[in-house]
Amino acid sequence: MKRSTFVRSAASAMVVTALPPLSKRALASDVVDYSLTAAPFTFSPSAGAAFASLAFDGHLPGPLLRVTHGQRVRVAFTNKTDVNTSVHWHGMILPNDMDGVAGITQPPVKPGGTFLYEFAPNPPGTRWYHDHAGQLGTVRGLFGMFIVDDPHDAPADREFALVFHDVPSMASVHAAMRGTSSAPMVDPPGSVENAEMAASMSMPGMKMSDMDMSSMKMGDEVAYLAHCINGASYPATQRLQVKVGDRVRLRILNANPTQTRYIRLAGHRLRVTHSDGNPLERPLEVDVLRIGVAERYDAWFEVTKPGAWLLQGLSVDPLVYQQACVVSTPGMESAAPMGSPPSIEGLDVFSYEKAGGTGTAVDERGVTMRVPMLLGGGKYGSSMWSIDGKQWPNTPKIDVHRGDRVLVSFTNKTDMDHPMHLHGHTFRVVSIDGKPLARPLAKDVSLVPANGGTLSWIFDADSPPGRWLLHCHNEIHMMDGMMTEVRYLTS
Ligand SMILES: [Cu+2]
Repeated sequence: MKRSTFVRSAASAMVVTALPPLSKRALASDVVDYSLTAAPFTFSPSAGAAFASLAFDGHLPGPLLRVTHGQRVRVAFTNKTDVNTSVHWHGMILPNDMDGVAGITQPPVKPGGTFLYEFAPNPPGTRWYHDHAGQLGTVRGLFGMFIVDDPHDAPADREFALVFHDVPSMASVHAAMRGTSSAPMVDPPGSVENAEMAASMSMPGMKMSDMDMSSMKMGDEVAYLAHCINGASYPATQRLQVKVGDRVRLRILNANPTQTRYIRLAGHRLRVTHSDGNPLERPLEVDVLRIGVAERYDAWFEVTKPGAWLLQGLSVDPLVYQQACVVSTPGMESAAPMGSPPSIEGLDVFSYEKAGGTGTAVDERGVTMRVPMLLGGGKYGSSMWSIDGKQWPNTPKIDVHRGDRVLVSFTNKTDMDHPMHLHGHTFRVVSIDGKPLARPLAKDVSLVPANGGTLSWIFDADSPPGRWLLHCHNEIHMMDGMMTEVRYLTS
């Protein structure tokens, strides 16, 4: 397949359909070329709303990048913003100098600068890419989905890539980071808070009092001004057109920098098949998908009758109800879509325990290193987030030799869940809150539960040597210290 085909399909829309079989596609040795340019962008997710943002190639989220497993990718990156940037390939196992962490694996790409990334995207699955230069590029809009097609996957009749993302108030982001930023700033000209629009929205079946706030854990450390799917807020979101009989695959990314989402498709159960792009040993059917910051899930449903249904992020907050899109069959375009009440009470909600099943003990065969990690900080009025009481760069590091098998055990002493992410490796979640998983989940980011919660991973030190970051993917917590690294020792 020629480069132009990929570039065109990437730029046109985030909605994707099943690709032709591998035999009809490029040879595995082919290189797919992309160019990505980061630049200032006025983001307008709905009529009358405009936010000063950054974007890749004038799209927020950035263009969908897609290759077949086995192909190489070459991405010519140009920075036309006024801050340092870089591009991290989240979930990829790749040479360390292609990992895209400014100041660690490469120099920052300065305003006006360029960088050429080239690697073989691996492993297959739903991955993503985002800024990693520590100057809030991701928060301001520099992110997109990257699909590495697995030729062994079951074919879908229809497939949709869905990026759930949000517009934070940058003033609130800077206020939340007051420990490290020099001064709070106001939102730049061009940012418009559009509360009236939200207040005027009414969703079918929604009762504000229904929401179980305690179970939703909607963090309020950052204020959000708009909530979107693939660059638009409901009702401006793109409709997902399906037909009766379709088996539909959704690839869902939570690109919110701080908040977990609960996602439901009215009238349907979702069959979750992949966590962070990696196949589950056994698919899990749920009513509601819980998806933490930076996580991805592949979820399927079958269309059994004509209709129109809302796929939505559940919340009592009317603004969050903008994060919805209509799924409908032909002829139902003007029908009022069926919605879901905001409560998750009594519903079957995705969890790591349900996905993995509960076992009797963690299989620790071959473990050569045990690393306990205490996640702390975040006390009221403080913006210090820590590992073992220390903030990056003073946090304890994990020094490994190639061939080590490392058991990392987190204990979370704070009152927020932390989405802990490891670069350049796929780990296996082997236990959560003291319960061993019968079928460990292959992931690259996992939510460590709040208030004394525990979670353990095992990863094998068999990636290319180098420095691989391990950090909370809540952008505020990462920048305020909750970060360390895995270092490969050469002797
Ligand atoms: Cu965190």
